[in-house]
Amino acid sequence: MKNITVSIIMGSDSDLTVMKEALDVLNDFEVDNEILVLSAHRTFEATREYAQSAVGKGIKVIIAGAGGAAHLPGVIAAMFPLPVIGVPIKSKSLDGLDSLLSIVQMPPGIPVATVGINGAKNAGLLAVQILSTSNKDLAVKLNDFRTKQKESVLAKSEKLETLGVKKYLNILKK
Ligand code: RP5
Repeated sequence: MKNITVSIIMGSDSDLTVMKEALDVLNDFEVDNEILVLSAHRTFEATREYAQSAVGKGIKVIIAGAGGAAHLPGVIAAMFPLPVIGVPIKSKSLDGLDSLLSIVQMPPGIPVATVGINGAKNAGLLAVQILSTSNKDLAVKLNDFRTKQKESVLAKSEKLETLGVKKYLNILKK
């Protein structure tokens, strides 16, 4: 059986473009994962079965993305006792505010760690950070990631100072 440490689930395949950003992070950090479509409303039996069997499969964190009446992360959190990270997907009608509010306002006792609208990259990183509390290799990789990120930002600042705003913006446009 395949090892799965973090699972990524989403309410619809229309969420995939956003949720792939979480997948990319997990793959970059070499965290065993699986990704699938499960809906709290359209496939509620399969969602219940998945949440209730996740601990038995070795899953430590579930990242759940949903849009609109975004009940998937909360429903999963009700049945899975380990961390659930919710990703509100930007919806067509209300720009994702509906998704954000549906996910973030959990009743006390059943938490969902909610990232920003379409914040799947941060969801992936948060999952890695949770695992890094008991995994030194991941802690080292996270430290490297942050060092590279810092260097990249500082290099941009230096370039801006050297080129000036006008030239810098022209390069950005290309
Ligand atoms: C939610 O409804 C999904 O998470 C998705 O964001 C939204 C729309 O789904 P589709 O109509 O695109 O399948 O359950």
